[in-house]
Amino acid sequence: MRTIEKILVNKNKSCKPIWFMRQAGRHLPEFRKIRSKNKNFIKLCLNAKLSAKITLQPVNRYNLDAAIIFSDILMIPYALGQDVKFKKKEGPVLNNFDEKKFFKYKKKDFLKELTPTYKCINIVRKKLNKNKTLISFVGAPWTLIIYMMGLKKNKKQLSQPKTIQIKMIKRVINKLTDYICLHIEKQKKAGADIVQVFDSWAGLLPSKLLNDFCYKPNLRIVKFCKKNKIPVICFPKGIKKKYLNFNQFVRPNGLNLDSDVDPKWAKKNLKNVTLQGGINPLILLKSERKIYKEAKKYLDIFKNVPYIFNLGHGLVPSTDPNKLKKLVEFVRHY
Ligand code: 1CP
Repeated sequence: MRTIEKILVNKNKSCKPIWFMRQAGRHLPEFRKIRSKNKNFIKLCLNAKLSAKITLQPVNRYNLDAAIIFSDILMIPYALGQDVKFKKKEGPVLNNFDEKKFFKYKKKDFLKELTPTYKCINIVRKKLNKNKTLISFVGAPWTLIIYMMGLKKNKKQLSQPKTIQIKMIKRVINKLTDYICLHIEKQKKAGADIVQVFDSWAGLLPSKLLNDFCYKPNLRIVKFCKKNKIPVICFPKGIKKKYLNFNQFVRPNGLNLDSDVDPKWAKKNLKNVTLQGGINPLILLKSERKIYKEAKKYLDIFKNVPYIFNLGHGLVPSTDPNKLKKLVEFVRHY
């Protein structure tokens, strides 16, 4: 299989491929205009035509090498029958998790709910320039469970989870991984080129649970992807030096760095993988000189290894699109 970098790289260009997490939505005025007329976020994600339009907005504005489908990791809990609401200041709020209901849920009902996402991918694939990559994504089981079970409020409990709860979470992770793999397969069949797996809350796990709640489920997903020839980028955010263990155990095609990972350490220690990202998205709120300096640092370090230019987390809503455009030009001409 080609390395992720080769899939992403535009054949005529000698520079590193470039895209941004959370490039679709949030910071773009053209997105906000659509969003202001569509108050229900889930409904917007389920509007295939509008989601396709939003997906293409940043690619058109910045001439990026990849489009990431406009959707959300919480579309999986939604499609599994959980009530999901996006509240303005609180973020996502889900109703109480019902284990019985979860295990009784039918595959065909899950897929029916997500049909608009696959339709959206169909549309984008047709409109997207052939030499650009279409990225699909999923949340890793643990990160979905954080929302499904409302665990974020309860960080103390996380450091001392009870045995019963651990057993229950393991059961849920197993079943949830089946659904995640199914969603990956359907997105690929609809026209996605690669998949990114967001384990945004891996960093909340105490060391003794990393294996069962993060490495093992990510490995199952990566094995599934490899079997189905779907290139996969993992993002176990916040696990610090454990990135090394993660990479050796899970062996994904690509690995997104968060901003806490020292890029020099990453280059030296994370082998046989295409690295992606790392730059702190908050740097984009600073002066152009500081932005270029940071970009140069990453480009210099990863000059001779497969690397995809991206961030250590999603773009923040207050990012100035003009600065982002200049950064893209800087990378293109570096
Ligand atoms: O109010 C709004 O306009 C909605 C803001 C918004 C957007 C644009 C949310 C709410 N989700 C999204 C889209 C989204 N989410 C994408 C689209 C493509 C792109 O990247 O441009 C992607 C990939 C996601 C992934 C996602 N959603 C993650 C993983 C990445 C990360 O940021 O760590 C997570 C954790 C979510 C949950 C989520 N969705 C939205 C919010 C506010 C949150 C919660 C974040 C949190 O708990 O801190």
